[in-house]
Amino acid sequence: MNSFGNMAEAVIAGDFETVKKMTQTMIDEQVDPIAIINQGLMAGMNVVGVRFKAGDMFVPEVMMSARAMSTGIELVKPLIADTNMPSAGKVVIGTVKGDLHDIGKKLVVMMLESAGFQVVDLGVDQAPADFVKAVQEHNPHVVGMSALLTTTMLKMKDTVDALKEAGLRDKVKVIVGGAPVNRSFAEQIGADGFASDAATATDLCKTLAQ
Ligand code: B12
Repeated sequence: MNSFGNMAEAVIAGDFETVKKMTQTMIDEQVDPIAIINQGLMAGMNVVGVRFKAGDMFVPEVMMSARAMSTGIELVKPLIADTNMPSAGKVVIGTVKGDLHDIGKKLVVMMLESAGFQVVDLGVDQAPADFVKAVQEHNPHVVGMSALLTTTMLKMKDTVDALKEAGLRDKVKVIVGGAPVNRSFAEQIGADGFASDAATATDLCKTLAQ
Protein backbone atom coordinates (compact mmCIF):
# COMPACT_ATOMS: atom_id res chain seq x y z
CA MET A 1 0.00 0.00 0.00
CA ASN A 2 1.32 3.51 -0.79
CA SER A 3 1.75 6.05 2.00
CA PHE A 4 -1.55 7.81 1.17
CA GLY A 5 -3.26 4.44 1.66
CA ASN A 6 -1.54 3.97 5.02
CA MET A 7 -2.55 7.45 6.06
CA ALA A 8 -6.18 6.78 5.10
CA GLU A 9 -6.06 3.54 7.12
CA ALA A 10 -4.74 5.44 10.16
CA VAL A 11 -7.62 7.95 9.83
CA ILE A 12 -10.13 5.08 9.63
CA ALA A 13 -8.53 3.52 12.74
CA GLY A 14 -8.77 6.87 14.58
CA ASP A 15 -5.02 6.67 15.23
CA PHE A 16 -4.24 10.38 15.51
CA GLU A 17 -0.62 9.87 16.66
CA THR A 18 0.18 7.96 13.47
CA VAL A 19 -1.75 10.43 11.32
CA LYS A 20 0.21 13.29 12.90
CA LYS A 21 3.58 11.56 12.29
CA MET A 22 2.74 10.57 8.71
CA THR A 23 1.47 14.06 7.87
CA GLN A 24 4.65 15.64 9.26
CA THR A 25 6.83 13.19 7.32
CA MET A 26 4.97 13.98 4.09
CA ILE A 27 5.29 17.72 4.75
CA ASP A 28 9.04 17.27 5.35
CA GLU A 29 9.26 15.32 2.08
CA GLN A 30 7.49 18.25 0.39
CA VAL A 31 4.48 16.23 -0.72
CA ASP A 32 1.75 18.49 -2.18
CA PRO A 33 -0.43 19.57 0.80
CA ILE A 34 -3.63 19.33 -1.26
CA ALA A 35 -2.74 15.73 -2.15
CA ILE A 36 -2.14 14.98 1.55
CA ILE A 37 -5.66 16.25 2.26
CA ASN A 38 -7.50 14.70 -0.68
CA GLN A 39 -5.68 11.42 -1.18
CA GLY A 40 -4.74 10.68 2.44
CA LEU A 41 -6.87 12.39 5.08
CA MET A 42 -10.17 12.83 3.24
CA ALA A 43 -9.85 9.49 1.48
CA GLY A 44 -9.87 7.88 4.93
CA MET A 45 -12.77 9.96 6.16
CA ASN A 46 -14.82 9.10 3.06
CA VAL A 47 -14.53 5.43 3.99
CA VAL A 48 -15.56 6.28 7.56
CA GLY A 49 -18.70 8.01 6.20
CA VAL A 50 -19.65 4.95 4.17
CA ARG A 51 -19.04 2.53 7.08
CA PHE A 52 -20.95 4.73 9.55
CA LYS A 53 -23.93 4.87 7.20
CA ALA A 54 -23.86 1.09 6.83
CA GLY A 55 -23.80 0.63 10.62
CA ASP A 56 -20.27 -0.84 10.54
CA MET A 57 -18.82 2.04 12.59
CA PHE A 58 -20.32 3.83 15.58
CA VAL A 59 -20.35 7.38 16.97
CA PRO A 60 -17.24 7.15 19.24
CA GLU A 61 -15.18 5.59 16.43
CA VAL A 62 -16.31 8.23 13.96
CA MET A 63 -15.31 10.94 16.44
CA MET A 64 -11.85 9.38 16.81
CA SER A 65 -11.45 9.31 13.03
CA ALA A 66 -12.60 12.92 12.73
CA ARG A 67 -10.10 13.90 15.43
CA ALA A 68 -7.31 12.04 13.63
CA MET A 69 -8.20 13.78 10.39
CA SER A 70 -8.31 17.22 12.04
CA THR A 71 -4.85 16.61 13.53
CA GLY A 72 -3.51 16.16 10.01
CA ILE A 73 -5.47 19.08 8.55
CA GLU A 74 -4.15 21.43 11.27
CA LEU A 75 -0.55 20.61 10.27
CA VAL A 76 -1.20 21.06 6.55
CA LYS A 77 -3.43 24.14 6.74
CA PRO A 78 -0.66 26.77 7.26
CA LEU A 79 0.98 25.57 4.03
CA ILE A 80 -2.07 26.34 1.94
CA ALA A 81 -3.16 29.87 1.06
CA ASP A 82 -6.78 30.33 2.16
CA THR A 83 -7.97 30.69 -1.41
CA ASN A 84 -6.39 27.36 -2.39
CA MET A 85 -7.86 25.34 0.45
CA PRO A 86 -10.32 23.01 -1.27
CA SER A 87 -13.83 23.93 -0.14
CA ALA A 88 -16.93 21.93 -0.89
CA GLY A 89 -19.12 24.88 0.14
CA LYS A 90 -20.19 26.78 3.23
CA VAL A 91 -22.69 25.55 5.81
CA VAL A 92 -24.18 27.42 8.78
CA ILE A 93 -25.58 25.02 11.38
CA GLY A 94 -27.13 25.26 14.83
CA THR A 95 -29.48 23.64 17.32
CA VAL A 96 -32.81 25.47 17.46
CA LYS A 97 -34.17 27.69 20.25
CA GLY A 98 -34.96 25.92 23.52
CA ASP A 99 -32.88 22.86 22.63
CA LEU A 100 -29.51 22.08 24.22
CA HIS A 101 -28.75 18.76 22.48
CA ASP A 102 -25.63 18.99 20.34
CA ILE A 103 -23.88 15.61 20.18
CA GLY A 104 -25.46 14.70 16.83
CA LYS A 105 -24.96 18.20 15.44
CA LYS A 106 -21.28 18.09 16.37
CA LEU A 107 -20.99 14.82 14.52
CA VAL A 108 -22.60 16.40 11.46
CA VAL A 109 -20.13 19.32 11.74
CA MET A 110 -17.16 16.94 11.94
CA MET A 111 -18.30 14.95 8.92
CA LEU A 112 -18.95 18.10 6.91
CA GLU A 113 -15.55 19.53 7.77
CA SER A 114 -13.96 16.20 6.92
CA ALA A 115 -15.63 16.39 3.52
CA GLY A 116 -14.11 19.82 2.91
CA PHE A 117 -17.01 22.11 3.88
CA GLN A 118 -16.42 25.37 5.67
CA VAL A 119 -18.76 25.15 8.65
CA VAL A 120 -20.02 27.93 10.92
CA ASP A 121 -21.37 26.21 14.03
CA LEU A 122 -23.72 28.57 15.88
CA GLY A 123 -24.02 26.23 18.86
CA VAL A 124 -27.25 25.42 20.73
CA ASP A 125 -30.43 27.36 21.63
CA GLN A 126 -30.43 29.47 18.46
CA ALA A 127 -33.48 31.64 17.77
CA PRO A 128 -34.82 32.17 14.23
CA ALA A 129 -33.29 35.67 14.29
CA ASP A 130 -29.87 34.15 15.07
CA PHE A 131 -30.06 31.95 11.97
CA VAL A 132 -31.18 34.94 9.87
CA LYS A 133 -28.27 37.03 11.16
CA ALA A 134 -25.78 34.22 10.47
CA VAL A 135 -27.06 33.73 6.91
CA GLN A 136 -26.74 37.49 6.29
CA GLU A 137 -23.24 37.52 7.74
CA HIS A 138 -21.77 34.33 6.24
CA ASN A 139 -23.76 33.90 3.02
CA PRO A 140 -23.67 30.05 3.18
CA HIS A 141 -24.84 27.59 0.53
CA VAL A 142 -26.73 25.61 3.16
CA VAL A 143 -28.22 26.33 6.58
CA GLY A 144 -28.80 23.31 8.85
CA MET A 145 -31.00 23.05 11.92
CA SER A 146 -30.88 20.35 14.56
CA ALA A 147 -33.62 19.51 17.12
CA LEU A 148 -33.95 16.56 19.49
CA LEU A 149 -37.20 17.53 21.21
CA THR A 150 -40.70 17.27 19.73
CA THR A 151 -41.39 20.69 21.25
CA THR A 152 -38.37 22.49 19.78
CA MET A 153 -38.62 20.98 16.29
CA LEU A 154 -41.48 23.44 15.72
CA LYS A 155 -38.90 26.23 15.88
CA MET A 156 -37.57 24.96 12.56
CA LYS A 157 -40.68 26.24 10.80
CA ASP A 158 -40.35 29.59 12.56
CA THR A 159 -36.78 29.80 11.26
CA VAL A 160 -37.81 28.97 7.69
CA ASP A 161 -40.51 31.67 7.96
CA ALA A 162 -38.01 34.17 9.39
CA LEU A 163 -35.65 33.50 6.45
CA LYS A 164 -38.58 34.15 4.08
CA GLU A 165 -39.48 37.37 5.83
CA ALA A 166 -35.87 38.54 5.61
CA GLY A 167 -35.90 37.83 1.85
CA LEU A 168 -33.18 35.18 2.23
CA ARG A 169 -35.09 31.96 1.59
CA ASP A 170 -34.21 31.81 -2.13
CA LYS A 171 -30.53 32.45 -1.44
CA VAL A 172 -29.90 29.46 0.83
CA LYS A 173 -30.83 25.78 1.01
CA VAL A 174 -32.36 24.68 4.31
CA ILE A 175 -31.80 21.21 5.78
CA VAL A 176 -33.09 19.75 9.03
CA GLY A 177 -32.25 16.78 11.24
CA GLY A 178 -32.40 15.27 14.71
CA ALA A 179 -34.14 12.20 16.13
CA PRO A 180 -37.79 13.43 16.01
CA VAL A 181 -37.48 14.98 12.54
CA ASN A 182 -38.33 13.11 9.34
CA ARG A 183 -38.62 13.74 5.62
CA SER A 184 -42.34 14.51 5.63
CA PHE A 185 -41.89 17.07 8.44
CA ALA A 186 -39.08 18.67 6.43
CA GLU A 187 -41.40 18.95 3.42
CA GLN A 188 -44.25 20.31 5.56
CA ILE A 189 -42.18 23.20 6.89
CA GLY A 190 -40.70 24.02 3.48
CA ALA A 191 -37.14 22.80 4.05
CA ASP A 192 -35.05 21.58 1.10
CA GLY A 193 -33.83 18.41 2.72
CA PHE A 194 -33.63 16.04 5.66
CA ALA A 195 -30.97 13.52 6.71
CA SER A 196 -31.13 10.91 9.43
CA ASP A 197 -27.39 10.72 10.06
CA ALA A 198 -24.16 12.67 9.62
CA ALA A 199 -22.95 10.78 6.55
CA THR A 200 -26.26 11.31 4.72
CA ALA A 201 -26.26 14.96 5.83
CA THR A 202 -22.85 15.35 4.17
CA ASP A 203 -24.07 13.74 0.92
CA LEU A 204 -27.11 16.01 1.01
CA CYS A 205 -24.94 19.13 1.42
CA LYS A 206 -22.72 17.98 -1.46
CA THR A 207 -25.80 17.85 -3.69
CA LEU A 208 -27.35 21.09 -2.45
CA ALA A 209 -24.15 23.18 -2.47
CA GLN A 210 -23.47 22.50 -6.17
C1 B12 B 1 -27.73 12.98 25.44
C2 B12 B 1 -29.15 13.42 25.70
C3 B12 B 1 -29.35 14.54 26.50
C4 B12 B 1 -28.20 15.41 27.02
C5 B12 B 1 -27.71 16.31 25.87
C6 B12 B 1 -26.22 16.54 25.90
C7 B12 B 1 -25.74 17.19 24.65
N1 B12 B 1 -24.69 17.98 24.81
O1 B12 B 1 -26.25 17.00 23.55
C8 B12 B 1 -28.91 16.19 28.17
C9 B12 B 1 -28.71 15.46 29.47
C10 B12 B 1 -28.43 17.65 28.38
C11 B12 B 1 -30.37 16.10 27.77
C12 B12 B 1 -31.33 16.96 28.25
C13 B12 B 1 -32.69 16.80 27.98
N2 B12 B 1 -33.27 15.79 27.29
CO1 B12 B 1 -32.27 14.52 26.22
N3 B12 B 1 -31.50 13.03 25.40
C14 B12 B 1 -30.26 12.69 25.19
C15 B12 B 1 -30.24 11.32 24.46
C16 B12 B 1 -29.97 10.26 25.52
C17 B12 B 1 -29.22 11.12 23.36
C18 B12 B 1 -29.24 12.17 22.23
C19 B12 B 1 -28.01 11.98 21.37
O2 B12 B 1 -27.00 12.65 21.58
N4 B12 B 1 -28.03 11.01 20.44
C20 B12 B 1 -26.85 10.60 19.65
C21 B12 B 1 -26.72 11.46 18.39
C22 B12 B 1 -25.46 11.00 17.60
O3 B12 B 1 -27.85 11.24 17.56
P1 B12 B 1 -28.77 12.45 17.04
O4 B12 B 1 -28.74 13.55 18.00
O5 B12 B 1 -30.07 11.88 16.62
O6 B12 B 1 -27.99 12.97 15.75
C23 B12 B 1 -27.89 12.26 14.52
C24 B12 B 1 -29.05 12.50 13.56
O7 B12 B 1 -30.25 12.84 14.19
C25 B12 B 1 -28.55 13.54 12.60
N5 B12 B 1 -28.68 14.96 12.91
C26 B12 B 1 -28.62 15.59 14.10
N6 B12 B 1 -28.71 16.91 13.95
C27 B12 B 1 -28.79 17.15 12.63
C28 B12 B 1 -28.90 18.35 11.92
C29 B12 B 1 -29.00 18.31 10.55
C30 B12 B 1 -29.11 19.59 9.80
C31 B12 B 1 -29.02 17.06 9.87
C32 B12 B 1 -29.18 17.03 8.40
C33 B12 B 1 -28.91 15.87 10.58
C34 B12 B 1 -28.79 15.92 11.95
O8 B12 B 1 -27.17 13.23 12.50
C35 B12 B 1 -26.71 12.88 13.81
C36 B12 B 1 -25.48 12.03 13.68
O9 B12 B 1 -25.71 10.83 12.97
C37 B12 B 1 -31.69 11.25 23.89
C38 B12 B 1 -32.26 9.84 23.69
C39 B12 B 1 -31.98 9.30 22.31
N7 B12 B 1 -31.78 8.04 22.27
O10 B12 B 1 -32.00 10.02 21.32
C40 B12 B 1 -32.48 12.07 24.92
C41 B12 B 1 -33.75 12.79 24.50
C42 B12 B 1 -33.56 13.46 23.15
N8 B12 B 1 -33.88 13.80 25.54
C43 B12 B 1 -35.12 13.99 25.91
C44 B12 B 1 -35.53 14.91 26.92
C45 B12 B 1 -37.01 14.87 27.29
C46 B12 B 1 -34.63 15.79 27.52
C47 B12 B 1 -34.95 16.84 28.59
C48 B12 B 1 -36.25 17.63 28.38
C49 B12 B 1 -34.94 16.09 29.93
C50 B12 B 1 -35.35 16.94 31.13
N9 B12 B 1 -36.51 16.60 31.64
O11 B12 B 1 -34.66 17.84 31.51
C51 B12 B 1 -33.70 17.74 28.53
C52 B12 B 1 -33.92 18.93 27.56
C53 B12 B 1 -32.79 19.90 27.60
C54 B12 B 1 -32.95 20.87 26.47
N10 B12 B 1 -33.57 22.03 26.72
O12 B12 B 1 -32.53 20.60 25.36
C55 B12 B 1 -36.08 13.10 25.12
C56 B12 B 1 -36.85 13.87 24.05
C57 B12 B 1 -38.31 13.44 24.00
C58 B12 B 1 -39.00 14.15 22.91
N11 B12 B 1 -39.48 13.37 21.98
O13 B12 B 1 -39.13 15.33 22.88
C59 B12 B 1 -35.11 11.98 24.60
C60 B12 B 1 -35.56 11.34 23.27
C61 B12 B 1 -35.03 10.92 25.72
C62 B12 B 1 -36.36 10.19 25.95
N12 B12 B 1 -36.51 9.01 25.39
O14 B12 B 1 -37.24 10.68 26.60
N13 B12 B 1 -30.57 15.06 26.91
